[in-house]
Amino acid sequence: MQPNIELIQGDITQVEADAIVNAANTSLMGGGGVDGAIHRAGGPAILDDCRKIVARQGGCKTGEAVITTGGKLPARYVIHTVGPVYNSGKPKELELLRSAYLNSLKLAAENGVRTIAFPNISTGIYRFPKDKAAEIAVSTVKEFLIDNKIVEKVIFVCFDDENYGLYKQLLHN
Ligand code: AR6
Repeated sequence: MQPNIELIQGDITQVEADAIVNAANTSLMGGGGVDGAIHRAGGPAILDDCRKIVARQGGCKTGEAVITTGGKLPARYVIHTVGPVYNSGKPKELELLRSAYLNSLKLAAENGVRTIAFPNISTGIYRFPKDKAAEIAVSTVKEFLIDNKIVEKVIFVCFDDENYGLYKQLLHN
């Protein structure tokens, strides 16, 4: 395991980090999965911030990221990113998943975030194969941590057993 990468299995809304990442959609208006869980646990302040962002820039494009308050969550911020919907594994889909991780990390660093927790973006409702998604997530984070001086720790939060097993293998090698 890399010293600055942690792996846990559980509910990301309970994680104590400076920021947690939400697997949102382009509307930023909430949804199911981890997005629903974050808005429920964090309360209406998160949606209020999302509405302001929508008024300013009209949502969030796939592969990009925006930041809001964490509301009632233990985390100070929520970074909302939009992963790609998986269709056929075109290079563009893989690149967009990498961008979702990378742009979340860049936005975290810009906001002085030292610890950040990620869910397994796109691997639920958006049907990205979990093994491919885990490889992209781990390689993107490792690469980012080499050069960056602000973000000190990245926590991968896996909800299901399959993802947890995949990350365990990848991170222990
Ligand atoms: N904590 C951590 N991980 C979770 C939690 C939780 N509380 N709940 C689910 N997961 P998904 P996507 C895992 O579907 O595929 C929403 O409707 C889950 O097991 O939440 O990027 C958005 O609004 C899975 O591994 O996100 C979008 O419309 C992972 O989170 C769409 O879903 C991602 O699953 C985004 O789809």
